[in-house]
Amino acid sequence: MSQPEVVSLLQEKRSFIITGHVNPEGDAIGSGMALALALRDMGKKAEVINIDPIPQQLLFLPHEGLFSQQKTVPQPADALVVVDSGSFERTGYASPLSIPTIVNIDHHITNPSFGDINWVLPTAMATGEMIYDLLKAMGARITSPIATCIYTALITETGSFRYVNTSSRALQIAGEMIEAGADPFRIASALFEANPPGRLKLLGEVLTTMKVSADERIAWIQVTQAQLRKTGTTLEDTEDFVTYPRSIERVEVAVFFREVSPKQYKISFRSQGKVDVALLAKRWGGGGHMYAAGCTRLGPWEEVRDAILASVQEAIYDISGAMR
Ligand SMILES: [Mn+2]
Repeated sequence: MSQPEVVSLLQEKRSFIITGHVNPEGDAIGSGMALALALRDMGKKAEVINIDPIPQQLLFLPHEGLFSQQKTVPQPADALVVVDSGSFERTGYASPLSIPTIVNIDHHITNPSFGDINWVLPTAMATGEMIYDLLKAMGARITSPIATCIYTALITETGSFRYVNTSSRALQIAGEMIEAGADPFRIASALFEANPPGRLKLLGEVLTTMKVSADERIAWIQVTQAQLRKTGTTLEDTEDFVTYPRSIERVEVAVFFREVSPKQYKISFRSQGKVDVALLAKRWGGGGHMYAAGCTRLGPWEEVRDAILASVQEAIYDISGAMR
């Protein structure tokens, strides 16, 4: 199953609901909105929904009349298009009985092809790149709002064109999106330079929790509900904090433990490239990419921390063994 099947379905059907993963970021929201705008431009009905609201820093995207937060998948449509979600569960929704076809467009290597039609491409740097290819294949116009959405997906997923998935194609598509009306300064300002003060206070708190393993290969940080209360912030404000332990010289894997509620932790892994953290996260019931992945664990804090760190240590031993 692949792109041509998605193209013919999108051309054939009339009405679409598009969603992405919970706690959506620029790739999920940008990809979904770009696709919805293109489908509307083709005279079809399309709307974007998510179980969570659009995060503050993405409100500059053209969401009005296009996006709505929904606790369940609403009225019937010809197809539900799920973008950037490594599994259906990642949408946060129960399977919608009112919608006959689920289309799965994603680049997570751990995606089990949960849709009726699946286009899963782990080599894609972002779902936004896949949507770009899809729009080209459908002969869609790249309008200025569409360009803004795709540019946002790319800059988010490549860490501002710095991560290992940054390619000449990433910058070529980004350049084409600027030609088509995306404003790189406005987008970067909205994404990275509109921090509420509490967020930086929280970052200060979180950085004091940082620990580095004796061999300097693992660095980890944690955030607690008490720190969020103290700084008037939410977990959404911590989205890119894991880039700090990740930035330490010699560190192979950075881990971020987020307390969701007592004895419930969301764990993010970031790899510098040698350790496949998608595999690691999968062992704990999560998933993601080789370089960025996550999972959720239940249990007392020390137990969760020790078990996770032991598995990271093991993964690092495995690759150092393989390197010798
Ligand atoms: Mn993505």
